[in-house]
Amino acid sequence: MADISTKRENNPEASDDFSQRTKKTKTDHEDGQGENGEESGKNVLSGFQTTTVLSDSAREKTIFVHGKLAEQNAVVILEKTPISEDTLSEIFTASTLTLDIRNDIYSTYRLQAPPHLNEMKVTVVCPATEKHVKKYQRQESFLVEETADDYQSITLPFIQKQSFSVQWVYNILEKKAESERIVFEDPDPKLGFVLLPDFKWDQKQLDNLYLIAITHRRNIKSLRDLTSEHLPLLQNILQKGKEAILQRYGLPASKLRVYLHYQPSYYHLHVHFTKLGYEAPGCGVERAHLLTDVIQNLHSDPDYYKTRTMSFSLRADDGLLSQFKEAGKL
Ligand code: M7G
Repeated sequence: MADISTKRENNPEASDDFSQRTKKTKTDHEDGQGENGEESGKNVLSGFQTTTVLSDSAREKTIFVHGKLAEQNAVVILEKTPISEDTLSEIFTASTLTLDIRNDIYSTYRLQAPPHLNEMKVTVVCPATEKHVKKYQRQESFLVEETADDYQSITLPFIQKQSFSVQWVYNILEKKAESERIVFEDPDPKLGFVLLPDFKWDQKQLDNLYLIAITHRRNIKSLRDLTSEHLPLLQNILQKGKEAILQRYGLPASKLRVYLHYQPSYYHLHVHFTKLGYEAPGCGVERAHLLTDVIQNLHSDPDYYKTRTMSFSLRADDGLLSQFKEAGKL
């Protein structure tokens, strides 16, 4: 499961590093103080009142719930976390096991693991906007083909009015949030970026490794804005991001999927680094653009992303889809 062996092969110190860091995260929370000084012992979700289940997945073991938290709209995401290899011996020795079925050579059990091995990852968005609620609602999707003109006349005006706030991004760049989670930073204002674990990764195992590189430059909204002028920035992110991940986690570039989303949810340029083989949400061909391909395309044509037609899928209730429909494009 957890690719600890790969880590060791490539960088013998990395696995120790990784477990040290995991331990550190634990101790940060063991003293009763959460990241924002909130007491981790206090259950801020005890007053949460469920309104609806937005979506759930038995396969991914997640549930997205909309409700109220202290009178405010909130979205809560519960996710059962992967089982990591280094907890196996404790799971086998310290759990209680109840037999369900035995038949010939087959048997199934219910296992109750010790509480610390039975955690769930919880993400809370509060106050959540209507757009957050929609983002997490299960929806039918439709493929849109956006020409360069469509981008100027439909998409750009829409994202200028309606996109998610990127305050959380500025908080990271200005070290007002998550500063202790930064894995690597190049502070150069033009070429620099901050690399840190994505919200989606609990950092307990490498199988679902997920980091994001956020550019210090603030005027690049998405892939659509990129031209050959940005090649040094993109190459810098690719090169230094790969090096930092090898150094910290022992994962070589050949084990990474490095890509941009189009459309992204947040219009401040960022690059996704995930472990190859991990089916991260949004890694499908209609949304993910490999950074190496982006670099090559810009080498071949400096205005590639300014001029080409881009395909992507939009959910049924996405306001942008309505705009494309109103313009007779669907
Ligand atoms: P995206 O391509 O704009 O959209 O990626 P997506 O969220 O639909 O994939 C933004 C990425 O930033 C996602 O992978 C999010 O999980 C991640 N992310 C979002 N927020 C609000 C935070 C945050 O506050 N901290 C961190 N570390 N990551 C975040």
